Amino acid sequence: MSSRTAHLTEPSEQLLGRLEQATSLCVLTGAGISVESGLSTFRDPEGLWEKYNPSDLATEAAFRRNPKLVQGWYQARLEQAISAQPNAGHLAITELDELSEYFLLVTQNVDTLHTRAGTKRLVELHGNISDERCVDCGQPSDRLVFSEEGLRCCADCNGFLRPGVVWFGETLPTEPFERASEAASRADVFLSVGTSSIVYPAAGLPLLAKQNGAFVVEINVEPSALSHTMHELILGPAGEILPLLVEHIRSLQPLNKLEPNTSR
Ligand code: BV8
Ligand code: ZN
Repeated sequence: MSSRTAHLTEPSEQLLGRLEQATSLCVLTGAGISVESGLSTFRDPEGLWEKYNPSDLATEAAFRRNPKLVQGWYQARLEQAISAQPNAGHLAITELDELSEYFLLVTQNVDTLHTRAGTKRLVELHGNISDERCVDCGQPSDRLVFSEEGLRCCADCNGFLRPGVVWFGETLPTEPFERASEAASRADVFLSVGTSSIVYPAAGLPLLAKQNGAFVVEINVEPSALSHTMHELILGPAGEILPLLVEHIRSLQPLNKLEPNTSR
């Protein structure tokens, strides 16, 4: 199969042709799309996990074992996410959303940058870091109280607050994953952008799309665990490659579609 995966540095004529014909587009993103916004990924040398072992942070057991470490890590990531800005890759996906008849962005990211970039049709498979809820009674936090050790606690039952993300070993929210699976199954073109394709069941979506006839393309700065299953791997930063796709689709817009210039 790997011999059939074309390794390219820019979108192929075949992909551009498929995009011209496509009525249904599904995009999967991972931490890589937020790198150009200054956020670190999970597995790159300076990645989020490098300082810690994932099981020490992103599981409920780890949280119960060391709530101060896990709460502090998420607070640090939330501050980074809030001070980051959506980049050209996020904004290009918003344009693909506006230009497509059927579209769904499926993100694994919890940094809320896609929402802030204005993408409307999206699902956050792994939740988002700005939501917080009580680990004991499940209430979202509307009023913050702190324990003596400075831990963020639930005002109702004094339980510790956890981030509204999906941890390893936790099941994904049903509705977002159902929407993601449906969009992948009906996609004419499926783009997998900035993900190492290691974490399931999200990593199963490109294969589901391919099995249902989609043209599947990976955009990454290096091959991922699933590059060999893709029709094409475009090696390059998402913030450079995605705008090329938008530019091509926009060049096809019938001129009479352009808004009459009323300023003259
Ligand atoms: C579950 C939120 C039922 C928290 C995250 C088979 C089926 C189902 C489950 C499993 C299975 N096999 C194993 C499992 C268990 C587990 C799993 O997949 N483990 C892995 C490690 C093998 N899955 C689960 O536990 C899931 N739960 O399925 O429930 C169940 C329950 C128990 C047992 C079985 C089943 C829940 C998974 C969700 C975990 N939560 N995040 C948080 O953020 O803190 S995962 C986290 O890592 C991300 O959300 C993301 O999903 C994942 C992978 O990270 P990436 O986004 O890909 O980032 P990474 O750094 O790895 O890669 C970045 C890429 O970007 C690189 O390729 C790099 O080259 C590229 N890049 C860099 N710069 C750029 C770029 N690309 C483009 N442009 C650039 N500029
Ligand atoms: Zn509570």
